[in-house]
Amino acid sequence: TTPRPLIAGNWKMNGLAAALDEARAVAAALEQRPASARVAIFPPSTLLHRLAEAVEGSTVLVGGQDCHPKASGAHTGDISAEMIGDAGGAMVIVGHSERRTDHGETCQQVAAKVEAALAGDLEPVICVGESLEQRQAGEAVSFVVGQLRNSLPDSLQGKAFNVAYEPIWAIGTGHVASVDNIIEMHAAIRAELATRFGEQGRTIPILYGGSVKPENAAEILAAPEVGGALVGGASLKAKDFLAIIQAA
Ligand code: G2H
Repeated sequence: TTPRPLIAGNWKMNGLAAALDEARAVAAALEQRPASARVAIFPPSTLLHRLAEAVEGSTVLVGGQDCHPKASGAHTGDISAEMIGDAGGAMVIVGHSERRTDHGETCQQVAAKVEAALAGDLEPVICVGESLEQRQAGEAVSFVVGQLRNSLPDSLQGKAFNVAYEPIWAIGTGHVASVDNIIEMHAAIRAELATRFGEQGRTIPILYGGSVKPENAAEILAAPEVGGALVGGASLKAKDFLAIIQAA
């Protein structure tokens, strides 16, 4: 069976307590009008527990934006998959390009975080994506397939997980990848997942991320092999996020 698409809202380092009202509004609207997609919100860790409480009993899933490869220990400033679960989270984003760039995360570290997510019973959303230089050099597909190979541990076999393709040049820039770019890359990702994970690899949701907005969501979500969206800026306002959810 094909999993339902996933619409994931990544708040990044945005959101004070008042933002909980936006999440409550999303949960209430989905109560009135259930979505065909699964919906998840990834708040900053300071809001994880309160957000989980705010949407408790609704269909909205909650997740962390990152987790440490270890379950606990002397790692000042980090949080573990177990802690995300303890706070009410069910999912975690790993390998976002902002983590790879700002914190120098390698594919090997991302793979270790995925292992930790699985050990903590979290469903991972594993991000890949090329830079503008790589795209201009004609290396986008080979780079992203390589990232996938190295960021996805074998232990994902049989586990629920998602891949998110986010071209770095389309993140927060207002530049959306063309539908042709998206179709080409998602087909390459699908082929790699099928080679690697067999039958399961044919149904793993592949999300697109990068300046997804209410205006472009329907076209992107209708493209072949697009199994959802990872939404940054447009997930912060309930009205915009709901419009994207309803486009799925
Ligand atoms: C890409 C995306 C969500 P935005 O990072 O992760 O952000 O939608 O703001 O481009």
